Amino acid sequence: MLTRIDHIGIACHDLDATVEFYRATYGFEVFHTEVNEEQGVREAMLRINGTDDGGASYLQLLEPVREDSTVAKWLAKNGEGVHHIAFGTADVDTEASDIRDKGVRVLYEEPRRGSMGSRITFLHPKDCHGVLTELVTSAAVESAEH
Ligand code: MC0
Repeated sequence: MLTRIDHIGIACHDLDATVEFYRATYGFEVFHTEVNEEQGVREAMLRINGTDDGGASYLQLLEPVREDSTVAKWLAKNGEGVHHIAFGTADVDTEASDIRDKGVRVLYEEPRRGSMGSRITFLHPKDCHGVLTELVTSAAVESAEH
């Protein structure tokens, strides 16, 4: 079951300037930052309401760290903006497998490491009406389940 919108990924050229825009305009503060080398991004997670029990959702601001990264490629073609949406689930493996059985291309054979220790996979945007879609099981949910 997909239980919530975990985050919305937003591609930007300058992470620090974009973080400052969200702080000054909406009052959103940075909850977490990291570099994900495998994905080729530097990111800032801005937490939006919710609670500590996993109910929060996030804006994920993404700046490419490599010219050959997927986000750099996307920015060059589209400019800044919404890059993907991510649905939260307690079981990314089962969810990905069920969706694959429906004929949607799941991009990874096995889930990979995402933000804040989560496990993630992606669905091809061409199979999702133009929306790059991520499935994510957060680290908190992972440790509660196992
Ligand atoms: C590409 N396309 C998109 C898109 N990216 N459509 C909607 N939203 C996007 N974000 C479209 C292109 O416009 C193109 O359509 C077609 O898909 C093929 O794209 P491409 O530019 O030729 O690029 P490919 O085929 O090399 O790669 C596309 C693909 C790739 C979706 C497979 O971007 C990918 O593997 N993405 C998943 C990983 C990712 O995005 N990581 C960054 C976030 P036309 O009509 O022109 O053919 S990392 C992250 O988010 C982590 C840290 C986390 O959440 O924890």
